[in-house]
Amino acid sequence: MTSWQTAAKYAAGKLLNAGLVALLITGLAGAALAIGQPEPMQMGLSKPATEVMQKTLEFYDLTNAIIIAIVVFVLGLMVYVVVRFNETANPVPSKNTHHVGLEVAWTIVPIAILLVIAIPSFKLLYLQYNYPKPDLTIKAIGNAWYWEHEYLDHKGISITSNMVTDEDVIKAAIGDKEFSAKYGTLEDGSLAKIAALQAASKPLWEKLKQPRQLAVDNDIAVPVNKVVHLLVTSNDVIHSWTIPAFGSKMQAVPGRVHATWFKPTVIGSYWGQCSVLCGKNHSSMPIGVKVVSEQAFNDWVAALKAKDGKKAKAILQADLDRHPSQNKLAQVQ
Ligand SMILES: [Cu+2]
Repeated sequence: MTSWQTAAKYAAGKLLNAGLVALLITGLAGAALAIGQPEPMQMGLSKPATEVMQKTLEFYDLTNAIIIAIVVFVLGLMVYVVVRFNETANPVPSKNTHHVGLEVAWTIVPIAILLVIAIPSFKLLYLQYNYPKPDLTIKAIGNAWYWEHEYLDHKGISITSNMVTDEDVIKAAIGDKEFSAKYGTLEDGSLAKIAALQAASKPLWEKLKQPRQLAVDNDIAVPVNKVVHLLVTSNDVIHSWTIPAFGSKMQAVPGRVHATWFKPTVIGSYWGQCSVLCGKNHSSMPIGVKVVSEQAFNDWVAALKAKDGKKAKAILQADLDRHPSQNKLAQVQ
């Protein structure tokens, strides 16, 4: 490490201390968070499950600390000027117009601050775009309004993920017949129907332990601690494939293939949403990823190749049950 890097690290450390409040706020909020999904009243970003997200969070904390330090300094300066140099306190103003030392300082200090931000920023960008050799490649295709995922290393495996709706959950609990008897008279898409379904499904969602508006009928699965390359494209309009806990977000543009990568280090369920406003049902195309052990992943692939979707889902669930790591922080360096 060169001396300027050491100096930048030292300066960053000092500024981090200055931004203790910011860290406290994000730290406290982070402590209560489950991994893989947002929480009510959440503050701060998702808990990290990859090195990229871990580094993103560190960078977020650093820039927040710098922002808070600058705001406090400027506010203090303004209060001081108002109190010390108002007409009563200072009836004869100074005629000074130049101060070489001060001018040098207010040029050098902002440059130093920018450097302290720029160095970790470029390092993070390099990490995000320095695609390591893939263990698995998945092609994600955005559609209005659902996602398809093709496993390029496993011919014939393609997962179509649709959002699980309140209606789906209620129908699964009481059956189609009773559903239409209960809600058939309400007009489709009307506020009355939406509210009735939401109220009726609330306890069911809690029982399912699935996040409403994020759960999908078919999750994709990836093995833990393996590098996954994700090729992203679209069949119609521009979408965006995102899993916040992975620090992955990539635009899905028709006619083009973009790529992102992630190496999740914690077994668990992860959810994300289409992150580019893409039309009427933009909010209804979430993404569900199960990070499982390599053995479970291989069994899952084998079950899908044998066209046994039910068994495939059971394999994922059994592996997740064996690893109740939902609340563990990512152990990444
Ligand atoms: Cu979309």
